[in-house]
Amino acid sequence: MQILNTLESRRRDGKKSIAVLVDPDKVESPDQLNPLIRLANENCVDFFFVGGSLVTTTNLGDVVKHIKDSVSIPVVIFPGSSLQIDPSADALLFLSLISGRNAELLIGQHVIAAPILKSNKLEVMPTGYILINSGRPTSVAYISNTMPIPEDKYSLAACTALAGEMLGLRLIYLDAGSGAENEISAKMISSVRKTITVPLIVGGGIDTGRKAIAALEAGADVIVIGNAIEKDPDLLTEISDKVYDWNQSVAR
Ligand code: 1GP
Repeated sequence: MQILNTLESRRRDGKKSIAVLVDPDKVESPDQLNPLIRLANENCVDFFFVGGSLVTTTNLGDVVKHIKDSVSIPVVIFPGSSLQIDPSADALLFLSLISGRNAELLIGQHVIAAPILKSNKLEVMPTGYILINSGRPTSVAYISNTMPIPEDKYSLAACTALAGEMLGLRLIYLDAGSGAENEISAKMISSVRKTITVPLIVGGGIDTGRKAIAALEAGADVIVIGNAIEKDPDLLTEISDKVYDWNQSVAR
């Protein structure tokens, strides 16, 4: 329960975290990740998330192993399906897609994954995964065959998150989808934040320092950044500096 405990205690202390998302499909050879791994290590990146809604290559294991061999930043699998389990990672977001009504992604894949997870040491983190509409259709909405919650239906998202928490889920992940046209609004994040007590992860379309800070101020405990860093690695330093300052200010 190490990572979950860390997230819960950081939440209690008002501290924020950064997760960098690596999509194994975009990695031709693990060495290609070295600059990103170096950058993450120099900055205060708390987690690597590895996964994608459609992983068409067999890179996942190599990517996890390469990151684990290079740095001590924990690697968390962010799986698109029960095929994306790798025992060399530290933890796995055990996602239930609670904004959708696709039984396979609410409980079906979990039944298949459960005995595999039981037999290895991955920390299993029960997570309510909520997709929010973000403009044009995203891969995750298409692949999951679910309809994201409309971006202005704040109470729908808040009640979904609350139901997830009442069901015992330990984290809530609000996602606009990878490369989202529009990030999740501050109003949406704060509506969910006010309703739940568990740590809140927010991602999708965060591609500027301003958007990252807006998400944190609205109540995100962890921000996930993928696409934007691939395009502009300096962005990670900018966001990391801001998160560092934030965490210093709450530590006083
Ligand atoms: C997607 O939340 C993640 O599931 C990150 O999205 O790649 O748009 O940063 P981006």
